[in-house]
Amino acid sequence: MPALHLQRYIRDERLLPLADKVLHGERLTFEDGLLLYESPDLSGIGAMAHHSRLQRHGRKTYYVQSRRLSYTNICHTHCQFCAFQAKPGDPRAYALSAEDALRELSKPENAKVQELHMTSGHNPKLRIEYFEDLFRKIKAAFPKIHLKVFTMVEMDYYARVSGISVEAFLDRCVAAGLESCPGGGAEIFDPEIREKICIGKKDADTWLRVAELCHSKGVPTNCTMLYGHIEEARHRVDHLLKLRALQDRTGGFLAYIPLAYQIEDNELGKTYEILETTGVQDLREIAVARLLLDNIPHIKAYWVMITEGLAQIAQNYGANDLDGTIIEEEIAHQAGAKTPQHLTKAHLERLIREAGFEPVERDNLYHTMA
Ligand code: V47
Repeated sequence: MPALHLQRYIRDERLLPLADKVLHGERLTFEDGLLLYESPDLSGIGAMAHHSRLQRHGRKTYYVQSRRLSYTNICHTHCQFCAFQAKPGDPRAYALSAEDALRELSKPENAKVQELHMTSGHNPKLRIEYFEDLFRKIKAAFPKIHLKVFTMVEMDYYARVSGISVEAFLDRCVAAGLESCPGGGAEIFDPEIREKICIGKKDADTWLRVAELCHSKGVPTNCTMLYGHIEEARHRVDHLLKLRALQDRTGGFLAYIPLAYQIEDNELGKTYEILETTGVQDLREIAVARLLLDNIPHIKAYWVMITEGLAQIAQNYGANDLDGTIIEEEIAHQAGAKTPQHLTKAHLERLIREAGFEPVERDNLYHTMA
């Protein structure tokens, strides 16, 4: 879309000054963010986001051959939105040994996996020695697999349980093979909402402080926001601007992923009347992220939570990454996600190509695969 024509796509006149800012590379404000959530002109907002996306990435859309593996579902925190957690004694409760993980990774469907993405519960029995052993054994057996492990709150928790500082915990994990961290656990930073959806979980400052520590050590991380539950637009804008402010200081976030709340089999969905997110909400989250997070290079459309069809369309609303083949997603599926638990590389490429974009296979650090 030629830049000069951007305004033609906008029907809500209140958005015109924002389009001007986008065209001139000027930063959007908190109030601009509120307007992006309030305006009914989704296609106008999408046009602005698409303009930014084209400027940064052209028609390239990235994906990775990835594998999810949760080392434990035992969790002592109490996140009301989570259907994955199990309390000790629950027949579903498990903790993988390093040998279990190796056995799983040896299966033929994992032969092309580039990225191992591990997030799990807060299990008080697991200490630093468990993670060092796990990471060393995985890297010894599968040296090409990139280890992307721990949300910021998991890292804080396991450092405390191990009786060492987060910095010492991180240093030892990196020495054992940890290479980057996923973006989960951020939920919504606003303390009042946090108190209602994840009572007792570490606060925003902890999440941001641990992310800053990772970045200062050269460990890149992703970032997320859980939307579509009891939060309001002002909470979402506040959350996104906190991520943007940290990125200004560190530059360590690789990608942002909006996580659409999945409503089944969790307390939050039973306590409040919450409806599934809609296509308009999901596309708006992608577009708002592209526009407000002007310093985070990659915006992912997480097909697992928003469906493959919408992820395809999201490429026209600011998304430049479709995440990956995934293999065995659990967290969203236990909360009712109806999408497949994995996609083939061929299918992902088709989703990208059919929408008019160029599929680019990447590794975890966005190096292009030959
Ligand atoms: O930390 C839990 C969230 C996260 C639900 O970094 C839920 O590349 C929706 O972090 N509905 C795990 N969300 C997923 C995650 C992620 C996903 C994709 C890519 C990346 C990345 C990271 O999912 C959890 C929590 O924030 N979550 N329960 C639910 N019912």
